[in-house]
Formats: sequence, structure tokens, C-alpha cells
Amino acid sequence: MNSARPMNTTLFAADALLPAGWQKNVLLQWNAAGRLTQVQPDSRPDASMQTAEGPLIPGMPNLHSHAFQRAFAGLTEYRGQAQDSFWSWRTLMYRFAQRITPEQFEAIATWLYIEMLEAGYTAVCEFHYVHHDADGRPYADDATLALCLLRAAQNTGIGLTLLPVLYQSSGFGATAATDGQRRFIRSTDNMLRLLERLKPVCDAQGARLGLAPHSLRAVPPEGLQEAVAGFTAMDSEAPVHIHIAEQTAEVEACLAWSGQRPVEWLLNHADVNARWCLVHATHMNETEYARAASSGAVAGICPSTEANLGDGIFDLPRWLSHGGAWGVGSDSHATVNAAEELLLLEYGQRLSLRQRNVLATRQQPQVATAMTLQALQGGAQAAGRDIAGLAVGQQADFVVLDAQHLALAGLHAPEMLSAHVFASHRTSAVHGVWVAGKQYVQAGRHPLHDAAARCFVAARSAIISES
Ligand code: NGQ
Ligand code: ZN
Repeated sequence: MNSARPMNTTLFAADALLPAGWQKNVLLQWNAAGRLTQVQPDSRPDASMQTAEGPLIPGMPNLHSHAFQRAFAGLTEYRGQAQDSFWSWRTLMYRFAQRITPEQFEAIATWLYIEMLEAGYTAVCEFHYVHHDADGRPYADDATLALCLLRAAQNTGIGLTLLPVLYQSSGFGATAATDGQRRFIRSTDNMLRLLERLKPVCDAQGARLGLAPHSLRAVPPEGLQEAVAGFTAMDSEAPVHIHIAEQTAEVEACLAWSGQRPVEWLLNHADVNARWCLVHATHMNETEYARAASSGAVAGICPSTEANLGDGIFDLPRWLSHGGAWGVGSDSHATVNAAEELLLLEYGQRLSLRQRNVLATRQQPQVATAMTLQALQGGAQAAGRDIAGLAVGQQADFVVLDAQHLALAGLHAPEMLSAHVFASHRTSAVHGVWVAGKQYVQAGRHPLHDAAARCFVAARSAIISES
């Protein structure tokens, strides 16, 4: 299946957001491999050239996704016990995860990736941990569910970083995994074999293969050390993602186990560097902020999920004061919208600091512009792919906003992006979306939108009706 339009290799935009900021009359040109070969401001369109319908912005990488959870969004927004929490949500999520078939898994991911493309994401890092069948037995082909994700990315056009997850224990101190975790569990050797099996498949479709030790709760020290070492021997630059310090109970349990906080423990026991993405590093002390930021690791912030699960607020100004890189993920997909994640992230900072325009910088006073450029850099680094924006050599991944959309009409380009992020509107201003130089979204819609939506609803209905 190929859902892209015929190849056009140039586009002219009256306004485009380049790494150094907004530029006028930008000519973009890319090669057959979808890499930018020219990004030329102050150029003139010739009559034959396709022209963007509004401001052109780089496509946003989504650095953290558990695709199957999209079908679970909205299903736990009721009180189930005296005090619901991350942990009570997790119990329900496990129950949901136990029932999904490979066909349903692929249908959910396919629809989700279409939603992402239509919402301004051009790449996704899939933190993939449902490996086995409903009874916890490996599929005849152990890569079955990973291949569903690869096909979903291929069929929709979104760029993929596939992060198979190592999951071995239910808590600190290598406590045995629970029955609810039976679909997730693998030995370290088995994990390395899966990575070897997936590497050529990823390479063939331009996906990046990484590794995700789930968390310090789920991976004992030996597994962490051996898996990272084994994978590094296979690819010394590939991304490594981990959930860390998301909940205060997790910090306390880590202290009780090791005398160290999770981020502190990780920095003391692993070679954390620019390959790493620390997902939900929400609870750090000052020393951890300083050390983790200067390791070069990306902070993976998932504003809508972190709000939905009651995690806490990441101190982004403090992280930035130490030179930290960051990006956004949609994680449980309570929200699937790149602009809304930026909105929620800035609003969390405003609410906690009682200030406005917290994430503006001296060079870039426009908050939405500053955040887009920073999240793009961090997201591209976490994805381990050349998707860091509109510069020669990077992949031609970009989004054109509709300058005629009511929220944007009559504004200058930087304000159009501000309105897109902050002047929330019932309909999106995302108009066209290109990945590797191919257009996958036209007039706000992906060609597979209707068919994929139907399959998603059927899959979700079937899963729910089993309960
Ligand atoms: C996950 N999600 O793996 O889907 C986790 C919950 C856990 C988030 N952390 C499970 N948001 O962390 O144990
Ligand atoms: Zn997660």
C-alpha cells in the first residue's frame, strides 16, 4: 500500500520555520531519497512550482508512544476506588493489554499513526512491550507484534523508531513479574535475538531500531547492563529509552532498594549519554537535573499523559538552565496533537510558576516558535534519525498550516504558529503533511483516514466487549 501522492521534489513557502527562525520566500528541494538538498530563503518561485498554502513548519517527532493504549484512552476517567492513581490506572491498562490480538494491535497502530500525521507528527518512537500472546507464550514468529508496528508505519507513511522493550520484573530488587505482565517478559538473550531479527527489517524500510529497558522497576541491574552492552555491540549509536522517576512512589521504592533515587542510580550505573532518552524524568533533585542534563540525554516529556496520570510537573526551566535537550511524546495518547502537547507543557509551567511565556528565549521570544524548535531538536535526537528540521541533509518532513483557517487568517507567520498552538480551535489548521518528501496528508486528511478509522472502532469494540 502506498498512500502518498506522486512525487514532487520542490515546494515554495512564503514563510517557513528554519532552525534559526522564520524566513521568507523559502524554496525547498529534496532528492529521490527524501533528503533536503536545498533550503533557500529569499528565493523566487517559478510558475511551475507547487506553493505552500500557509506557513511551513518542521514535522514534529513524537518521542514516546505505546500505540495500543490509544484504544484505551477515555476508558478510565471514572472513580474506581477511594483514591485512583497511576497504579490503579495501570491495573486496568494491563487488563486491556491482555486481550489484544495482532490484528487489533495493527488496526489500532495504523489509525493512531494517521491521527498523528494529521496532527503534525511526522515520526514516532514506539516503546513496544506487548510481545507475546494472551497466555504469555511467544508467537510462532517472536517478532509478530513488532512487525505489526512496522507495517502500520509503512502503510501510513510516518517515520518510525522501533524500541523493543526489555521487561523482566515487577519491582525493584528483581521481584517476579506478575500475571498481568505475562505478555511483556523476556530474558536478556531473547531480547538480543529479537533485536537481531528486527535490525534488517527496520533497515529495509528506513526505520531506526533502538532498545528500551522499560524502567528500573522492570529491569534488574544485570539485565540493563547486558542488554545495553549487547545492543551497543550491534549498533553503537542507536537510541536507548527508559521510563524513569515518573511517580514519587517509584522514587521512594528505589531509595529503599538502593539508597539512591532512580535518575541518580541510573547515572551511577549506566553510561548515560546523548543516545539516551529519559522518559518522564519528572522527579529529580537539583543534582540529578544538573547531571542528567549534562549527560546529553534527552528528557522525554509527555504532557497530556503526565497530566492524565497525575505524575507531577517536570521543571523544564531548570533542565534548560543546565543545557538539557527535550522533546515531547504522547505516550498513552490521552491526546494526539503535537500543538496541544506544547500548549499543555507551557501551561503546566505557567501554573506552577505563576508567570507567562515561560519557555520563550532571548533569541526567540515567540513561545510556540521556541518550543517547536527545541522539541524538534530533542525529538530528532531521541529518534536517532535525521529529522531535525528544515536544513540540507535532513529528511524532508514538514507540515503546512492553512493560512485561511479562521484561527490563522490575516496574521503574520509567527503569530499563525502561536494561534495554532495557543488559540485552540475545534478544527485543526494542519493542512498538508510531508514525510521524506512525500505528501501523506492533503487538506487535513490522510487518504486511509476513513478505512483505518472503521478498523480501529471495530478493534476497540471487540476488545471492550470481551470484558
Ligand atoms: C507503560 N506508562 O509501560 O505503559 C507505562 C505504565 C509502568 C507510563 N509510564 C506502566 N505512562 O510504568 O509500569
Ligand atoms: Zn511510557
